[in-house]
Amino acid sequence: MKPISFKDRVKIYAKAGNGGNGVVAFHRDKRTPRGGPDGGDGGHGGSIILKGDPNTDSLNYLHYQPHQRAEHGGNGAGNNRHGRRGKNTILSVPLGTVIKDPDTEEFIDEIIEEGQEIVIAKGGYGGLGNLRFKSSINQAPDQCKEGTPGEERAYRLELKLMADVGLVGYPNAGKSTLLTALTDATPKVASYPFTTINPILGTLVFENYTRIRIADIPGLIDGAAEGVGLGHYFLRHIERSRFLIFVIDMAAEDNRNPADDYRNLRKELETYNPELADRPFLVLANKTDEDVAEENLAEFKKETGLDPLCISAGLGEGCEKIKEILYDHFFGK
Ligand SMILES: Nc1nc2c(ncn2[C@@H]2O[C@H](COP(=O)(O)OP(=O)(O)OP(=O)(O)O)[C@@H](O)[C@H]2O)c(=O)[nH]1
Ligand SMILES: [Mg+2]
Repeated sequence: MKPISFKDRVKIYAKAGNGGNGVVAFHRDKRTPRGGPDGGDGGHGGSIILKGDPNTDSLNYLHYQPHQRAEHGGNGAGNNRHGRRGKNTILSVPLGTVIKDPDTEEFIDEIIEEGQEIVIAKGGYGGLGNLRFKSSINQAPDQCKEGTPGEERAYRLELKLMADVGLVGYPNAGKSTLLTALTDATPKVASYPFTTINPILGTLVFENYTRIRIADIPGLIDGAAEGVGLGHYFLRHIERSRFLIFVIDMAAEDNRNPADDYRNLRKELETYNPELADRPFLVLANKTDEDVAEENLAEFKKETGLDPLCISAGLGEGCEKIKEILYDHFFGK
């Protein structure tokens, strides 16, 4: 699987507007035939600016329009008229957009707050008109300056979802089903692995209208931490979540072993970023409505020493308890 369908990682080319030129002009009218220099300055070129927008959740449009330009500044004119300032191009991006060098992948900056602005290509300066060169020893200057070119640069933009909770699990474990049960999101649910190919955010609203965001992250596979499959893309999203929910398929469909699943998931996370080992988490035993689940659960408890919360995401059983745990964790009692 190649990360082609991924729009949360795009390369863009930003070209800011050039500054307008200053001009040489001299004032003339009936009464003042030699009125002196009056060439105006060129306007500054428009810049390209990324702006944090909580209502945007993908970089899709930039994937389809990677070449972004801003307006050039207008040229100056006689009668000391300044050139028009080029309009900035403002690109709304989701909170959690990371700006990187496209070649070295080096971190440059990131958008984390609503309304935060980062200039990624600065517009050129407008050139000075000849009026600016007037001095006591040069009353009629014929100099002016050209505007400077706008900055031009390529960037890699990457989206790390800013979720409070990340759902972690193997394909088919029931993560999307759980997200549907807990939040307003409606991800696709199907009985084949890798149904979810893009991370999806849902908002869980509590009775008192406080809310947290939960990310349904595509199923992990072994070797994800080494970049197998789309491993790195998914782990990047998990890294941002403050709380992790491990969704384990207790029905052990697809010949899974739930205890191995849990251990391997943890191993992948820790290999990717050791800090993830310390992150608060909750383990869910899903699909406990299935008959085989009981036996698997007993084996799971014995092998891992854990006492997971038993749920059936499909039937919505156990969801109230999950909400309680999350509420206590994020807002205390
Ligand atoms: N019996 C039972 N089936 C469930 C339960 N939860 C999910 N399923 C089924 O398991 C299959 C996979 O569910 P998804 O929610 O798509 O799983 P996922 O973890 O999002 O899978 P990927 O997106 O492929 O990684 C679907 O056929 C669901 O109907 C459950 O509690 N009980
Ligand atoms: Mg899914």
